[in-house]
Amino acid sequence: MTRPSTDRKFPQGFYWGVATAAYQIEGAWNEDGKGMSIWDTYAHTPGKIKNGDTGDVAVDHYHRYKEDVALMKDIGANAYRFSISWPRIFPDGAGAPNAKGVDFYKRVTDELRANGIEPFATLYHWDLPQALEDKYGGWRSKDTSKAFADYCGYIAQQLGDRVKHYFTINEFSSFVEMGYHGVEVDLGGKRVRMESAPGVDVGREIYQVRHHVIVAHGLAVQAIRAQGAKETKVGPAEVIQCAVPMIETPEHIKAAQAATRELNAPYLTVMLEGKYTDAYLRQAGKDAPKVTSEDMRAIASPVDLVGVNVYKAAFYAMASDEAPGWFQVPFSKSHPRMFNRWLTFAPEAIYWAPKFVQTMWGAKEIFITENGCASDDVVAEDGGVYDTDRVMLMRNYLTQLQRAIDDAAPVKGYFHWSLMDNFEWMEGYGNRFGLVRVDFKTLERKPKLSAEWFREAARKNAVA
Ligand code: GBH
Repeated sequence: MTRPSTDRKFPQGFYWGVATAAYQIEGAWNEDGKGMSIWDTYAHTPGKIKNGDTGDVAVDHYHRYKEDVALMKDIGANAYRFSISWPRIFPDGAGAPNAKGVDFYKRVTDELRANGIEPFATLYHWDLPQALEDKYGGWRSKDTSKAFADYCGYIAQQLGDRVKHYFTINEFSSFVEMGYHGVEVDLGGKRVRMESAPGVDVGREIYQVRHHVIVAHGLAVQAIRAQGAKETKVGPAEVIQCAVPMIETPEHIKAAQAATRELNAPYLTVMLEGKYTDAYLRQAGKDAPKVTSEDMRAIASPVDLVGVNVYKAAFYAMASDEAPGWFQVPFSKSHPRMFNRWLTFAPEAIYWAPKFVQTMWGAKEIFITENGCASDDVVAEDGGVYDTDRVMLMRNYLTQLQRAIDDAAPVKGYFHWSLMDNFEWMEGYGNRFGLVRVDFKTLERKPKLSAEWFREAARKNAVA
């Protein structure tokens, strides 16, 4: 059988987007009434970030947003996923809003619309108001979840005429596990401990912290529905832990799907099923989260869309006769990894992630909210940045994504992480993820080869 077309087309109206996050790009950390966030505090703490870097200036997007919107347009994006800084809107986390903060996002979204770029707002990309960390112990308290919902409702009301798509929280698992526990990461040959703001270890209380964050998501969905415009769409944006079937037979696929369901038990699975899995509760034992029926109702709030960040496979899976029913295939030592060593190259993950989200949870609209990689991004003698590795990654992942869409997965858009090089959390300015290079001294922006590739794919609405 030959395919009807060799043109690997995306559906009409597909969103070709780029993504960023407030703390990583904005800078202006203490301007126009913004409050402190836990990331301001953390980055200002000696020894926490590589080279002592901070997001004080970042790439100065706060003052250069017009230039950045022009860049998006130039590289052919028709959608932009950005995050709103909670402490810009509520400097104390709650209470009186800061009009100048809201104004900034009104200006950004006006500029986007004027250039034909659809804004997608993430309400939390890790920059918790420091005031809530001080007052409640941050996500250790459900009071933070309630404050989050109030802030989200306020945003939906203020930006309702401009923003139709919201993601509540970015990568639940990343900031909870790294911020409140610390995680061991395999960098291919060496294992390192990764920690992030606020940098505390709550031990077994982690089950309760995770719970507060998904309650926050649920309360936010309710608040946005109550206060946003009628056509507003909302959902989570999680870095899905996807087990990829090593061999595509029904039994291995089934095993990989079951593994994916358990891997995401604390976040996506409970949000989309409205119930913790039995295995998860067993594992938690006496530390299982204290849950009210009201919590559960909030967590299970129906969502309009599901955002998944897909960088890598959690692991390759095969069916097994032994419990839990799947075998975790170890990555070979020579398995290719990108410049950011945690990224094991696995383009099939972006095929299976949306497939599983659709088949397990019946999602009607799925977005790839992040995908990308770091590259050494050396500037060549002629001034160009020839990031062939990033082009290779995009080409392969997008080919697999197109395959998922051909197989009827309802994927509506793809956001490349990231529009431009920026503050890469604990790595400081060391890892560059942009389609656009930023000279961190002069803050000058210049599209890389990958930007050219992206532009062409977006123009043709197709890969290959
Ligand atoms: C995303 O996190 C973030 O949303 C974004 O802000 C960031 O700049 C970007 O990606 C690039 O890093 O499971 O072995 O990988 C990336 C996903 C998840 C990567 C946690 C590091 C550590 C453990 N992160 N992961 S591992």
